[in-house]
Amino acid sequence: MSTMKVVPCTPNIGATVNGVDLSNEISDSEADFLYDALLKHLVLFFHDQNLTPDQLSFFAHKFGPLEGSHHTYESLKGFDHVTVLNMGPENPPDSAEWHADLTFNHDAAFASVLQGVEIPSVGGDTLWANCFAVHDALPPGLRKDLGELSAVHDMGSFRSHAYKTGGIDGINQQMGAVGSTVHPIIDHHPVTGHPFVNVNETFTVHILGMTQPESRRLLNYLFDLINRPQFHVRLQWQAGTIALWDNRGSQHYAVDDYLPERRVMHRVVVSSDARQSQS
Ligand SMILES: O=C(O)CCC(=O)C(=O)O
Repeated sequence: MSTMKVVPCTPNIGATVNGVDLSNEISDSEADFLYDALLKHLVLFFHDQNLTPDQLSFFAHKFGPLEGSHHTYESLKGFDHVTVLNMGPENPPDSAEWHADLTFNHDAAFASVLQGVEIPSVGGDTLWANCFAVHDALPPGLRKDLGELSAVHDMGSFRSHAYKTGGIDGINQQMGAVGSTVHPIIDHHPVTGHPFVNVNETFTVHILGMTQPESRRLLNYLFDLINRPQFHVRLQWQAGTIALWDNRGSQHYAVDDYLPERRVMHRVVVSSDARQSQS
């Protein structure tokens, strides 16, 4: 019998899972239990884990196939699907903006697993937002209008990295390679069917059928709503802390307040939901 205990962090989002050592292989029924908790709380935290890259990948793989290497960030040597986020004075943090991972893909990523490897003495927290709750907080008339609208997602602010390394050609090449897609602004979770607001500051660039100024105003209104603290949970990392989140209806924001200290994280993205394909 599992010893796992799920303790909510806020009424809206986030829970800590106690009583599990992820360095031991979790059983299928334990993975099912965590999956259900994930759908309910959107992000789960596990403390004092310190997993090797193999163990981290193995844990992530319990939820579905793993995404390959990232278009911009380096992979860990020998582990294509383990992305290293190594931020410090020479490579300043770049994720202090609300986003869900890889929404420029038609089938945006299912889940992400992030482990703290080197954590600043203070700062470098991550926040997650519940975009189902954001949807429910919309004025009913606006919610209805948004239900008719879709928006373009592309590589967004990753253009800066592409420009830094390859100038205009770098941007054009990466834009072509990464591509763009269109998502409804009011999207639905593929398993629960719950509606959520699916625009984010990093990757959503334009609302179709609007002029650019109209689109910007409406996007800014939605970004502002997503930024409200009542929809958030905030994690203070320790080395060995792991966060597992569902990208379908949550967004996250990595606070960039720790320079000149260094922050190193290992990230594995689960590209699709093994249990969804079974259902
Ligand atoms: O480093 C973090 O806390 C979050 C990183 C991030 O934004 C991501 O994995 O997409």
